[in-house]
Amino acid sequence: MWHFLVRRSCGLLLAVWGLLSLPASAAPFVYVTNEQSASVTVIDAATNTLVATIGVESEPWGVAITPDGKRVYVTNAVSNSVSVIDAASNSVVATVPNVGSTPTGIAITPDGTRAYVANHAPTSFATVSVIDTAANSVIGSIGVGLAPFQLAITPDGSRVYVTNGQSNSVSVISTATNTVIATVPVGQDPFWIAITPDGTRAYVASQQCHCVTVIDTASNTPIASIGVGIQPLGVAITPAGNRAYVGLAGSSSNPVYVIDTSTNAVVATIPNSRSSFQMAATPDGNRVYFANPFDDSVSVIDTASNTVVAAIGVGSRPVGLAITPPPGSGVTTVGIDIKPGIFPNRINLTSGGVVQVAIKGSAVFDATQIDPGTINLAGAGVRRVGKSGKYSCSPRDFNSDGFLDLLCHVETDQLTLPQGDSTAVLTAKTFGGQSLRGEDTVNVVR
Ligand SMILES: [Ca+2]
Ligand SMILES: [Ca+2]
Repeated sequence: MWHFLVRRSCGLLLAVWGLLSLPASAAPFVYVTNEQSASVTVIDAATNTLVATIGVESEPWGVAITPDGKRVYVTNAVSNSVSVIDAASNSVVATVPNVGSTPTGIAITPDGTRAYVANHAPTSFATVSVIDTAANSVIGSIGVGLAPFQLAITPDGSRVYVTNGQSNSVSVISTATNTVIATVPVGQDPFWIAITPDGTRAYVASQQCHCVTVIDTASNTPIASIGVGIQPLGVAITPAGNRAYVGLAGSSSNPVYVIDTSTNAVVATIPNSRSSFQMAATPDGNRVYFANPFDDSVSVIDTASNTVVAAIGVGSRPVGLAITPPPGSGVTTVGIDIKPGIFPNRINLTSGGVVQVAIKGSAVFDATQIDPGTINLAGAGVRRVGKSGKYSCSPRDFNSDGFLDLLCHVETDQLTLPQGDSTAVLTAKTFGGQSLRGEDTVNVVR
């Protein structure tokens, strides 16, 4: 595993590094995979102190945290398994066996229901595995390019982007069908990848072209190649989306490159002696953390001054890291009623009409804050009416509980539902960006 990744020796500059104190912030936690010590180190980002070390299986690499911050998923590259850590107790609560061959990168969908895992085997068996996070079992496998390494999921949850280390490409998977819908050529030896918060761009660090390829996710084409230093590996994009941080593995001097995502120009280089594998930004965007496998530490960049302000000793060969999301950033479950007030919810897909759905307001949820343009019911959007294309939604307390509900019409012929009884899932966002999810049963006839 190690040999695939770092093809050049790294002249390691050892330095005595003081642990600087940082001002207290919103206390996110940083989860770091230690490849050689088969463990995960947990850092309190408010104090940059270690709060837990959790034993996992052999050669942990990738790490991803559910959007609600409750579970941490870790790939074990030699054990071919995924460990599931409970973030409240920092203990392993489940292990998913037989995930694939050499699982490395992992990403979790914004609704928290699926984890996608890149299996790095540099053979024709290279795949992406799909894990159902409720059952913690593998429910699918998708063939991609050679030596897939890391993946990133678009904020709307519709696409998974996977770097193929030995095919010099990125596969784009549709999460609706779990099939590859596009393959994008990128620089040689692509490793880490990050997607902007608005979902429009993917940044891919390619080790052997010493470049970062920028992909336009609407057209799935490369639109820029940004030259950086030797062997870029880690990439992090700030929560505001305005900066990409790119770290190097290659030599004793490993400046971190800061890219302005509006111009794709390098706007700063941060002096740094350590290698940087996976990188991640804190939810407030004030810090970027990166893993240094060659001296068993994690470094911290202050993004205001673009300087390395701390280094924290962790386990042996730290490679991956992830930071817990801000509290309340997970998907909010809402009540919905397809065919409001009627049951069962029989839908004739060939009717050519509309289906009404109510999203219920409550004491803690204001249904009038839902953005109608983001509503998706089993693949169908809200009908648009009139010259202005206004969304066919109106607030009304349909169930007379004292809270306004949002009643909308969706296009029946856009529904992707199987015949017979099933569950239809609705996703939406509020104008403030909060993700919503609700479901109701349906009986579909044709
Ligand atoms: Ca109903
Ligand atoms: Ca109501």
